Amino acid sequence: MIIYVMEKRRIVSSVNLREDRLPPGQRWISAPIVYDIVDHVPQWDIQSYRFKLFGLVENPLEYSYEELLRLPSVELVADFHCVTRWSVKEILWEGVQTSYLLSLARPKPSAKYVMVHCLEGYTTNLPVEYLYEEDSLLAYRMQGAPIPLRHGYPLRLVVPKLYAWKSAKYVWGIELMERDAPGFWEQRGYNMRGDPWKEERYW
Ligand SMILES: Nc1nc2c(c(=O)[nH]1)N[C@H]1C(S)=C(S)[C@@H](COP(=O)(O)O)O[C@H]1N2
Ligand SMILES: [Mo]
Repeated sequence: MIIYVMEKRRIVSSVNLREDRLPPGQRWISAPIVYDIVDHVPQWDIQSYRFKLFGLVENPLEYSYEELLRLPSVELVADFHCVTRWSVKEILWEGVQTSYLLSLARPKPSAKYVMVHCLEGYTTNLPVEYLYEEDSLLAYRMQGAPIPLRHGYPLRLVVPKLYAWKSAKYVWGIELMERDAPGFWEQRGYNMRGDPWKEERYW
């Protein structure tokens, strides 16, 4: 009998292969520090949870958590850079590529920016191009286990090419927009794009 073991496709983020892998002004630490805009993160009700991709798309998407887990997924290894000057090497994520979801939703030509919506009220904005990057994921596993609540359960956006505040935890929605609009930290002076190699930290 021949047994085939199907390995999940593993992507190493291209930013890990850069010669200037550690962005300017950053230092390596061993594990991500948890940051939240709320003191207490509730245990979300997964039965009523729905993920939505909406706004300027031909085909809005809506999935229960079970449906999300059945979509084609990949593993991703990527460094993680917080604007407060710490970086963590090679975090292993698993989830659905945002490029795949966009291919299902078919953005209208006018869709240029994205607002990410989170269950506790956090938001963050970014140019839509970043969701077409191969290493941008909606992750539901981290370091080989279901993603812990403090790191974003049920679903976390991971965008390795931008500072970590764009990697939103507890995501319920991705909204495609024509015009850029500031999210939670962007309203408080953080950069509208946030490329760590260009040190786009604030304003
Ligand atoms: N929903 C949500 N996502 C968030 C945040 C937040 O407060 N709420 N903080 C951001 C910031 S500033 C950073 S550095 C990272 C930290 O990720 P961690 O808490 O998993 O270590 O999450 C980002 N995503
Ligand atoms: Mo951060």
